[in-house]
Amino acid sequence: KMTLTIDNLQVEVEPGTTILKAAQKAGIHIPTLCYLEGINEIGACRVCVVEVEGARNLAAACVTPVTPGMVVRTNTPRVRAARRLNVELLLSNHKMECPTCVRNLNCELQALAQSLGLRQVRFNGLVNYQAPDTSTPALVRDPAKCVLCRRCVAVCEKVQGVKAIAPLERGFDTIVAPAFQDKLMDVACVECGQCTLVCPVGALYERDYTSEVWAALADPEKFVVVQTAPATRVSLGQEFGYPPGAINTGKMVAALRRLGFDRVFDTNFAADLTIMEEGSEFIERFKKGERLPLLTSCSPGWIKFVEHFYPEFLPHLSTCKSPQQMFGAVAKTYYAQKVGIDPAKMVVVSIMPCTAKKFECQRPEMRASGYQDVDYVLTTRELARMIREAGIDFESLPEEQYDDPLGESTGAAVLFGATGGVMEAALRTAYELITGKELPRLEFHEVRGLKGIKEATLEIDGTPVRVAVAHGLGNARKILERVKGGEEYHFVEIMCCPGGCIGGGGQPIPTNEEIRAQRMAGIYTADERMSIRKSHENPSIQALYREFLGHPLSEKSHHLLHTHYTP
Ligand code: HC1
Repeated sequence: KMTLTIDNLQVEVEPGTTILKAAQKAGIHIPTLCYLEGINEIGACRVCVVEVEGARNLAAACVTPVTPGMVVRTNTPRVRAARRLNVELLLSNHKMECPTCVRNLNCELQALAQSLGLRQVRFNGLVNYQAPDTSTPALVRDPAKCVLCRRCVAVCEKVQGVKAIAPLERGFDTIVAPAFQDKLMDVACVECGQCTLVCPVGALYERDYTSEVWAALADPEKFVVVQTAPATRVSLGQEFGYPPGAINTGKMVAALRRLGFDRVFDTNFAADLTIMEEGSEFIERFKKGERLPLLTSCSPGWIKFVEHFYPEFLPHLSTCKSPQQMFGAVAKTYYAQKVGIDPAKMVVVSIMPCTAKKFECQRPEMRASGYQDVDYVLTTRELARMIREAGIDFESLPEEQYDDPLGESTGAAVLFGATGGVMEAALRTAYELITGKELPRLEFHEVRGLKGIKEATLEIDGTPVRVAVAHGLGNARKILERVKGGEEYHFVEIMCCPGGCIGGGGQPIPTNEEIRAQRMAGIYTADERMSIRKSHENPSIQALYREFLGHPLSEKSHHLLHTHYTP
């Protein structure tokens, strides 16, 4: 331990601690911009500068380690002037269109300028007016708003192991972009949108489809149905002042009805359906010892990752489409027939915590109904924008129920929203299908929680089943390398984003480790509150098989609900 003084307070910390951390420990706030704990600690923006007694230059608190007896001042005229100047310079070449920017009122640069008391920008720097990159269906990159903090670069490389973007050029010409300034569409970007969560400004954001959805809602010829992903119910409330993890399912349903959707359905219904298909696929492959480990296939950023980086594992992916896509295929066939609606007039909209789902729904594999199965994907953030635009007071909404039958779901389905959830849901069903016995306990704690990689061996009917769960593509890479090195697993769940969908790239900002944990707790509570908690016990799923599909892995199921990804 060592002692230093910050703003006349004695602080005791471990050697190696940065000034920023020491100040945080003492309850002293030092503003930051480029800093992202544990991921981007590079001292680039110099917003966190402080005065260290005896030193000639100001020090960046986020990268300067403390020394014994150090005397630090965080709030002197010199410090405040330097911070103001640094932010003023950032603003001088920033495309300032705050009132119309997607991040208005949720922008770290804007908040900094306010908290530092900036009232003018004296300099008129050159703005990089290169047109935004809108090449992908999921993401937009606008260099004119980039502050070169490199947080996106760090998350893409260190958390996701993808490295789609990097700082290019030097000095004033520096730009964050794919190599050779290619378009995002032309590089190995998986469209996960983790960059949009860490971007402090409006330089990276989701491609917005709200106007297309407004148009569909206003068209009397269209029958517009909506599905809501498992993780959205524990995150949407954050946009309206609820604590992260608050369960707002009923209010979300009510809001969607008021927006004008003809039917409000649940992706969770399709998650139960996925378990029926994927559970059966697992049992079949496990018995035959074929293409093991079975890798889950519901996370589209993960699928794209396998396609780009590990094509040799494509045969291991479950042939099941994701719940989002199963839902679209079932809505435009089974449901359309059941209620006598022309599927050509049906528009399927998804509310997803994910940006990669925007890409997934446009894949050529996803047209089994004879139409594009899912027409538009909106992130949780876009839904919040629509609710605000419509003038709906979210807080005063009543709790409403989903429509039948594609709105009925189980506790197993909601688990999909958190890392380990697909595995737990699948095990609940696989166990009972294999043994014919009731599960002694419903919760599989071994696959819960935010640890990057979780492994367990479970006994099913005396046979050991070795499973693994990873979230974040950096961890996915580690698992695949373990498999290549000879590690034997039977069933592996991978979710692209840290925490699973609760930490998806389309979720409310901020999304951080603490918030992911709160949303995860919300998911487990939502499971506990359901009266039915195993997918195979969902009566509407049973009816779907009885009336339409026949049985899991039937020919019809294969046609509508399964696919193959080829390199
Ligand atoms: Fe997900 Fe899924 S859980 S992928 O994380 O399998 O996005 O929430 O909707 O499709 O069900 C996302 C969430 C979501 C699918 C399901």
